[in-house]
Amino acid sequence: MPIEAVKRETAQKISAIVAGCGSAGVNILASSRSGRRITVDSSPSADLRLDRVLLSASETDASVMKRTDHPFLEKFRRLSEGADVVMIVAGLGGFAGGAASAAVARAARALSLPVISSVALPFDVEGASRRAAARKSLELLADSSSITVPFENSIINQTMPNVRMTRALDIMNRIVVSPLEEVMQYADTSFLEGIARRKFRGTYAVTHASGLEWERKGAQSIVAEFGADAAALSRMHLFLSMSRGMENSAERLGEEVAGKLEGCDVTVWVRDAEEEGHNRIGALGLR
Ligand SMILES: Nc1nc2c(ncn2[C@@H]2O[C@H](COP(=O)(O)OP(=O)(O)OP(=O)(O)O)[C@@H](O)[C@H]2O)c(=O)[nH]1
Ligand SMILES: [Mg+2]
Repeated sequence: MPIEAVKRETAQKISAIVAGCGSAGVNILASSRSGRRITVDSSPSADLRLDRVLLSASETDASVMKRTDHPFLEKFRRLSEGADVVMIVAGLGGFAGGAASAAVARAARALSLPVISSVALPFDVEGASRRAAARKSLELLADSSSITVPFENSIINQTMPNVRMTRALDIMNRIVVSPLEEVMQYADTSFLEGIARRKFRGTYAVTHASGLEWERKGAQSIVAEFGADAAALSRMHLFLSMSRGMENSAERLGEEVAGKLEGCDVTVWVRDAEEEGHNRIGALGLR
């Protein structure tokens, strides 16, 4: 299967508003360097305060919100003026993050803006009821999002068992915000046209490759990262930063990946690497 496209970085960047929802969302937002950032939480210092109006919005269908010109919609319309997309970060399982992310996603939908959500799910040790609450919030959020990328906080314990909690959360926060930053840094508005009115579940991975045939090694390692999910992917966006002057490499990488993922459209977004000889590949798989 041929690759869908190789797209070079252009000036037509996406204009995004990134909403950090709940305590974890506010923390995750702090590790983001791109986009127009707003906080949505119960704290008085939040840009959007979790109050009765926001709570009611979290329980109101986008179509009803639009039709009745819900007061939260009015607020959100002003905040999101000029944005092409609304991005949401949160840790699910608590109260604020679930309600705030649902309200923001529904308001964005009511304004016909695509939503990309990237969220953390509770550590195993937090218990079954918290994990069940997180699952419920995730389904609600995914119902109003064009792309939803869930991350298990527990992956940190599994991959780095000896790191302290605060450090683990810092690392997780960088990971959770990564797919959103990739889209903001690499993609143009054609990315958004491709996800409009869709509800994709996303998986994100990143790898580095260098040396001879790095394209083949990089493709192998990316596909391995997706494990059993790879077969179910319908789209793959690769965010490639590589040395200047290797024009054919992006195409080769895309073809290597496409060759391993039957029936999956592969798009490669390319930027020049800051470091010579250092090829970084971010991958957002959608199903
Ligand atoms: N990755 C990450 N996860 C966090 C962080 N803080 C909390 N969490 C996770 O997010 C879940 C929700 O926690 P909070 O964000 O504190 O809860 P909240 O949404 O503010 O809800 P309430 O404060 O209970 O109203 C927790 O169960 C943790 O698993 C953080 O800084 N980073
Ligand atoms: Mg909180």
